[in-house]
Amino acid sequence: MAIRTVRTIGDPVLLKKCKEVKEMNGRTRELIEDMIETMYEHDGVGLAAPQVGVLKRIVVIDVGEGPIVFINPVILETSGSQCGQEGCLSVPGKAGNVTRPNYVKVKALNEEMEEFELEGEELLARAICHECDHLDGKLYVDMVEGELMDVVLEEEEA
Ligand code: GNR
Ligand code: NI
Repeated sequence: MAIRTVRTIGDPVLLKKCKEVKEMNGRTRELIEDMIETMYEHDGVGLAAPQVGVLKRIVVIDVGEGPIVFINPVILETSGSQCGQEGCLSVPGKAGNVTRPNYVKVKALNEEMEEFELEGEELLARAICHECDHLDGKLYVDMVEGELMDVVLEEEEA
């Protein structure tokens, strides 16, 4: 396992559409493990493959209940709405308010390439939308209502 470099805004890889994963192999398995480790290293609630420079439709999310891997995720249903603060590891030191659905139903493949469906509300719904947007080259900064704010980052622990 390894921590990978998170690409930041200005890097053209963040604006590209990612390709579907057709088969699981050692390389992709390693990518997923590294994405999970990289997400935890940066205290993120999610990470999408393009953020580590790989244009594949793979997302990892952990909103506090363990990591979930989504390969080729497709949002099937949304309802309601929530407006709240969002940040992105690819836009360090910034945050802004974004309106998202409050409920999302998503289908995806797991690491065994088996299809599953998952329903999420609140932060999980928000994270699913945020990560799926990454796979289509979209960043939350283009959806911010009001100003993109500066956030003072806490001193990192040694
Ligand atoms: O760590 C993250 N926090 C977050 C907060 C609100 C909505 C979405 C997110 S995802 C973000 C990590 C990230 O950049 N994922 O792409
Ligand atoms: Ni992000």
